[in-house]
Amino acid sequence: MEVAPSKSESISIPWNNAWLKHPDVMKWVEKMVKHCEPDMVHLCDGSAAEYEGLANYLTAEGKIVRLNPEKRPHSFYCRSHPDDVARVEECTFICSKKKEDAGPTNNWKDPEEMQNHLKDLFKGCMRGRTLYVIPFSMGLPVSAFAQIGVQVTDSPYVVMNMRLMTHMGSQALEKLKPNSFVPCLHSVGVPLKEGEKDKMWPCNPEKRVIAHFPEEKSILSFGSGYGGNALLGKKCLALRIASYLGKQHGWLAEHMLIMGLTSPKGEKKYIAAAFPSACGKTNLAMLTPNLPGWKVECVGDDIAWIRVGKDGRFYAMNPEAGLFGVAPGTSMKTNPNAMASISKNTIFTNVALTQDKDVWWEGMTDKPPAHLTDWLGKPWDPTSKDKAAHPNSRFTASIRQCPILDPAYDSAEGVPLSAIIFGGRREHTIPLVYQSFNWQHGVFLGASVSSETTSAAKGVVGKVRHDPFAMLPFCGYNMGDYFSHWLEMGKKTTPDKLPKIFYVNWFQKDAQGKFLWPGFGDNIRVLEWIFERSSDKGNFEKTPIGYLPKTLNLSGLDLSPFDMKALLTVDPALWKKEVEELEEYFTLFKDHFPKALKEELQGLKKRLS
Ligand code: GTP
Ligand code: SPV
Ligand code: MN
Repeated sequence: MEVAPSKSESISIPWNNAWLKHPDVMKWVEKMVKHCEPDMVHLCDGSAAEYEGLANYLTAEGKIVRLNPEKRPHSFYCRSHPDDVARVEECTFICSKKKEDAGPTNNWKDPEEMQNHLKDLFKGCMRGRTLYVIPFSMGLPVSAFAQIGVQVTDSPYVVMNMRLMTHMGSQALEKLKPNSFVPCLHSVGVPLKEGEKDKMWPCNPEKRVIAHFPEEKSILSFGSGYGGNALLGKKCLALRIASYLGKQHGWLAEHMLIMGLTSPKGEKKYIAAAFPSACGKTNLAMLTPNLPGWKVECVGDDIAWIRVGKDGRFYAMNPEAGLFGVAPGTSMKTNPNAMASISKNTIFTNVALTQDKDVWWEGMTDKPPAHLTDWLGKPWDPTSKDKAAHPNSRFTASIRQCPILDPAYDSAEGVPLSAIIFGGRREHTIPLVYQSFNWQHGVFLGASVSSETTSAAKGVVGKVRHDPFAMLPFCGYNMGDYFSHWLEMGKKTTPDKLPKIFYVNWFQKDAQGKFLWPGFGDNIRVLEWIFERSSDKGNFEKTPIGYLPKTLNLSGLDLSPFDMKALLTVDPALWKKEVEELEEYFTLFKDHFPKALKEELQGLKKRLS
């Protein structure tokens, strides 16, 4: 069969003045165009008109649906391919020169080998499509800490999402310094033959690869159009590449929310919290307190970049511009601020569609509306046990729409942290909250996070796995070295200036499988204790695992003393098992496991015996 000549031979890229200032970017884009062979090239400026144009194009193609403007103004609905619904960890690679530098928890491939493999995959992969060039900034472009990326993609849906999730467009290009951009190449991996009709959601699950080259600061992603696989500024750049940069230059890139917390007395503190995917970051970041007088403000809901400031305190900033949140479970009861954030100008992916073209998902209301179309596009039978929305269905919206956005979101330096919280989803063993004895012990708590798996990644749901610092899928280098880096960060300032470290678990269950703790707005009761303890105030008792509260403020809460006791129990038998488990896990890191954490493990063992 004769292969038609590529149209890319005759493509002239419509460079304008903004781009002409960046010959290094132009050279790279030209190379990508030549190799991927698209039919057309579009240079994104990030404007509202451009977004509108893409939305109209995708709507006309039937690939997205414009929602009812009276119910959900300027919002869109999209269904993905059923085999492209979440992050794919088994296809995600860290390609460092040495395998050891990727560490035992990452998939590794030799960079050259991976480049060769990807070269073949990407050859001609954009035939029949438009190649979009997206300049974007992670971090406010005005911030000295911002990282500028340029993503090349053949997915207009990805372009729309990137506009909401990153500081995208001319503002990023203007800030770009020579030879400093992070090249991010993405393709859904489905070239079209002449005249071939496109699929609703093109993707190539058999050939999916999400490859990171931390040493040369670049990202290549093939075959998926969903979330963290395709919006390359998020997990790929702002966590995997950024964590590697942080290790090199003395800062941290973390899977953390950042919140401002103001007490009834008017004192304000900032807190960051790391929980694994779909374990409650967005919800905590926007919490509506069930205790009078407390105020929560949101700086970020997924990623924090943390540096030591001039005053010796730890400053956190949110590199993202949007929310890519889990839809199921989000309701006016659990998270009214998220509901307000997605009331307009939002993209919904894999939720259910109502008859009057609005959206619905499990947990949004007690009773589902009649005649839903499910995430697979079929009429939904409410008596079936199938879910109407996919468990990892998500909303994409600008963080500016969050009614409790903290004014310091716009601070180029970030906010000073008083506390750092780790947490996971555990049915038993881990109490509701406890505090570390000090920084080193706190790093040990971070290293010991384990959690039940969720639908945020492809694979089994509900299996307990180790997820140190909630970074297992996101650390761009050897996790053992990452532990050492955290210990080193603690030595960059005086102990009094370090954030205090805590561990929480909202997810303990009773024998009937019901959550013991009400969670959501009642988590403020735990935050109140953390707030006080971060100034060395408040009640506490010393236990083998750390400081636990003697009591929490439970006013207005109907919780049996029996359940409360269970929530704050340290069961020595269960904890001995936990420690055995941990000891076994930590052997994975061999020589990279820091001595200080070995000491912590031995200390814990001793205190428990
Ligand atoms: P990613 O975006 O994947 O990183 O997730 P996340 O950590 O932001 O999790 P999110 O806040 O979206 O919550 C995930 C799921 O956990 C949702 O279905 C929530 O309703 C549920 N959830 C959040 N907080 C609580 C809580 O305090 N208690 C209980 N029982 N469920 C919660
Ligand atoms: C997560 O899985 O932690 C997410 C969603 O925040 S994704 O962007 O798909 O990684
Ligand atoms: Mn996340």
